[in-house]
Amino acid sequence: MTYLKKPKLRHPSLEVNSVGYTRRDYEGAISTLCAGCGHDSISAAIVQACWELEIQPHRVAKLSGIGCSSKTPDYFLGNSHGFNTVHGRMPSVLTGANLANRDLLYLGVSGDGDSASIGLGQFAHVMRRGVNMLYLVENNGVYGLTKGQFSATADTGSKSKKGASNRDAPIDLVSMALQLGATFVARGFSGDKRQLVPLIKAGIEHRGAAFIDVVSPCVAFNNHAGSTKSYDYVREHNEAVNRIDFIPRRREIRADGEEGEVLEVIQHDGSMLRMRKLHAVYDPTDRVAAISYIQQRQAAGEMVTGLLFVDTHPEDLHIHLNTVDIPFNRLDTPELCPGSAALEGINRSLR
Ligand SMILES: Cc1ncc(C[n+]2csc(CCOP(=O)(O)OP(=O)(O)O)c2C)c(N)n1
Ligand code: SF4
Ligand SMILES: [Mg+2]
Repeated sequence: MTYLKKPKLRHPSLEVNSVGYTRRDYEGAISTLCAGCGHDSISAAIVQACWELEIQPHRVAKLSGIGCSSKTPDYFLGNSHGFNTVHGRMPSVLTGANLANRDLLYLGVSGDGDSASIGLGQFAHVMRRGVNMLYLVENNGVYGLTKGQFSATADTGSKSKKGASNRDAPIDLVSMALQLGATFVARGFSGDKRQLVPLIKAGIEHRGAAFIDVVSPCVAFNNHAGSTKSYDYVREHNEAVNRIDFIPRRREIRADGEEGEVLEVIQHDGSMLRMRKLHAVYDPTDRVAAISYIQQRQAAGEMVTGLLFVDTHPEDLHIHLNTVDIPFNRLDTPELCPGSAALEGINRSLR
């Protein structure tokens, strides 16, 4: 992979957040993706969200698989922990890292090929286990890195750049994540940063399996007439169900805006999701209704974006497994290896 370091020069008047960092401190290496690739806009949204959340970069672990999308963690959060796994295997590596050190914020970045094709089994299990993470798929409907073959999210009948028509049924990762038990599910569009940044902020702060499918056009292989993941197509068929603001618990909570149009959802930790409802009937706390609404709009040829579902009292894998509060790297030898008498006690209890 080409690695171009960004020059460290910065303007002295750049705004600094409460932990002492400018937006530039959340950037990474210079992107080597095609000019106009949706994935670069998503990287910029992640930078903005982390700066606004005042996250210390060393508290983040970013993991990805293989693909243009999976290259992007190189282009943001250059001072965070990073791991590039084998194609489609990011979820199991992220699960292991999370179990070993629960104190980091886990950001899984993947592509539609990486998650819906080769990695579908891994995707399913990381969602149903409730791993505490933000899992973000940069969805362009093709394998961009290997020159534009259809991925498993390509719609039936959509056309490739060379004119071939896709005959297979698509996988909708949002519907799958909902069915599998993810406790935060959203869809965004790389071309709508105003919607995407608050979704990313809320997903990072969510304490459970948070999933965002971001439609991200591939300008090299999937941005032509006949593609259902192009900029033009998404702009014409996008139906936003809500606009959210995410207000962390540590901030003063102010309620403004027109009464009746803003839905406020308080989360378990006291943070607040303020949703400006664009669609009168949409309730993001009802999983079954969310699944049915997405299917209905899909049948009508619309792509629903926004916060589709949130469980305000999520449970994560650590709760399910009753793990210790302290990360493994801070446990010492007697705690990790309590000796043969303790082992004998455990064995006796299981007989
Ligand atoms: C085990 C394995 N099989 C196949 C490949 C070839 N390969 C590399 S990237 C890729 C698809 C990437 O598509 P996606 O995840 O959608 O990322 P994009 O490039 O579109 O962002 C494939 C099939 C590989 N690297 N490893
Ligand atoms: S090939 Fe497509 S996905 Fe890859 S960098 Fe270029 S535009 Fe982006
Ligand atoms: Mg792709």
